[in-house]
Amino acid sequence: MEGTRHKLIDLLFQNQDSYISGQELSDQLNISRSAIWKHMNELKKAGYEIEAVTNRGYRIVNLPTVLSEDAIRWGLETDWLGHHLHYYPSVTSTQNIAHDLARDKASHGTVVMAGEQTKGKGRMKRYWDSKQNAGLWFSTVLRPKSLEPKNATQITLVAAVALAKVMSNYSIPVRIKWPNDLFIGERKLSGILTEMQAEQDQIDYIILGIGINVNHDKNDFDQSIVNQATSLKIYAEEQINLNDLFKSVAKEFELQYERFIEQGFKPIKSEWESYAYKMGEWLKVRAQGEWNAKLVGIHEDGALKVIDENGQEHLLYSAEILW
Ligand code: BT5
Repeated sequence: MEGTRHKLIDLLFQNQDSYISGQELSDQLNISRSAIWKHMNELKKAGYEIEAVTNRGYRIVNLPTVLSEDAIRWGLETDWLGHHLHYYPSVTSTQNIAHDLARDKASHGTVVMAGEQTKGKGRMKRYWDSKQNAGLWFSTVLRPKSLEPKNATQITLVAAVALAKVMSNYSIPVRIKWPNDLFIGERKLSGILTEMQAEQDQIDYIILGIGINVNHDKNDFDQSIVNQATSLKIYAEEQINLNDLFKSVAKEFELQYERFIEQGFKPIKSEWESYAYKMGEWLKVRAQGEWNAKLVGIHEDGALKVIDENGQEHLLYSAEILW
């Protein structure tokens, strides 16, 4: 059933500029005309807008705005990312499921996506607010063969650059706050969580978790973060199609990831710096105590480069930027 539906969507997609007749669909899928008709009704219920014209056939006019496995597959322009995709309406955390799949040998690029997360995870056991159908909450299994475990945290910065580029294409002025946050102004739009499984000097897999607040209104956020979070809709004052946004993010991340694997961190570093939050400004950091620091860049290995009030340079590998 599911396989037939995927094939049907693929056929409609290949013929999106014309029409494909019921007879042709029936021949290609090896099912009856009435079965085609039933599938079409199911697609319409799932939010597809399908035009049916007598003597010409069927054509997809619009995709669903809510997430679904089919709607994500349709038109995904990646070579490997998301080709294995698991969508769940509600999960505890996509990270947990992705870890289970990775332990079970899931391939590089496998994506776990959720409509909502009931126990979304931030770093250091913090929580991630993941309201139903309001954002993109997904985790990707990565198996970078040539990357040393000590450089795995660079993947967070690669993902941040990819997200910043996608947002810029949507005319959203984002800044990256080291190491893993995307901000619009003083409010957090998106967070990235990178978890690694490694043995000695070999990475087994990385689970890259990305959360983006998309169609939230202000009141949709948990009280605890309502004054520090924002969404694309709050900024742009319009609803964004989650399926389309995922496809843009997937394509851009794949591109940046390939570049990183082929060319190393250097090209990512300068792009990251061009998006950096409060670059050249004094701010407070928490790294073995709290102190004032001026943000001057990131190091070749991804560490945050700051100078203290005595003019001395520090490389911070584990720190929080406060205000
Ligand atoms: C992060 O942690 O920013 C990483 C978030 C990663 C979420 C993705 S969603 C898919 C995958 N599955 C998961 O379970 N997680 C990943 P951190 O830097 O520790 O920030 C967490 C802090 O951000 C919290 O303590 C809150 O203050 C704030 N916060 C929580 N939810 C938020 C939201 N939706 N928008 C903005 N800020 C939020």
